[in-house]
Amino acid sequence: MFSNQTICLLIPTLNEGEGLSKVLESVPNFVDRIMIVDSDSTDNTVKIAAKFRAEVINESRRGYGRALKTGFKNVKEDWVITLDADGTYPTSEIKGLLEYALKKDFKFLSASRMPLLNPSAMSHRNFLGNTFITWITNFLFKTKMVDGSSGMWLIHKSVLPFLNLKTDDWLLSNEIKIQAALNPGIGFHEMAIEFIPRIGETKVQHPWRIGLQLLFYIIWKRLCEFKN
Ligand SMILES: Nc1nc2c(ncn2[C@@H]2O[C@H](COP(=O)(O)OP(=O)(O)O)[C@@H](O)[C@H]2O)c(=O)[nH]1
Ligand SMILES: [Mg+2]
Repeated sequence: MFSNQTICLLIPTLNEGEGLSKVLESVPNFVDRIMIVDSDSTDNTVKIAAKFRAEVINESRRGYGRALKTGFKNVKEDWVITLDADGTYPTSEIKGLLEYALKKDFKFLSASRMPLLNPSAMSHRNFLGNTFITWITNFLFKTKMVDGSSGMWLIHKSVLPFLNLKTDDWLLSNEIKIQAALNPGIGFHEMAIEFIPRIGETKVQHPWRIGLQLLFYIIWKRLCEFKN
């Protein structure tokens, strides 16, 4: 409980035992519930979750976005906060995000990895790709995002039903921010956080293909909005 608000931490996992252990040992005490959505990990991810008494929901359908949407359906707390199981988004940032959202009465707050204080936390390729994708999002949607692809968000439960999320994979990270920004009842805000190097291997298999897919998705989404 934080300022009389209940908090759920939502973590999608796919063979992330090593990182998950580090993440779970650092979760602040005010977090009421830890929800892991796992896609049949074959390593010790589920065992690690049990060791830290985190709840595990199995989602056999693969996809980062699929896992998060399954998690969102199960949220009962006032706030849900997402992050990766790889240790890149420090749990010590949760308190600051909550304080900022409560003070400003924000319903959706995204943790921006930019400015990137630790350059070794992101490859040059990903840095350039993220910068370009954020720029094109801002250009097409007249938004002012600093990091269009961050995976750490703080969302008030009341807005979850209004986030009409269609994508099941990596695109969801960008889709959710665009939906929030375009919906005056939600709104999009950011706060800079520290971003640190990953523990274990990335689950992104074809980064160039995903980058292109993302680019076409953003243009397609803008065209759909135009038609409306
Ligand atoms: N449940 C589930 N989690 C996934 C899947 N793919 C990736 N993840 C998790 O989603 C988070 C983000 O993936 P990651 O490899 O860190 O992507 P990156 O941050 O873009 O490099 C990590 O915690 C992964 O374990 C999936 O198919 N199912
Ligand atoms: Mg990650």
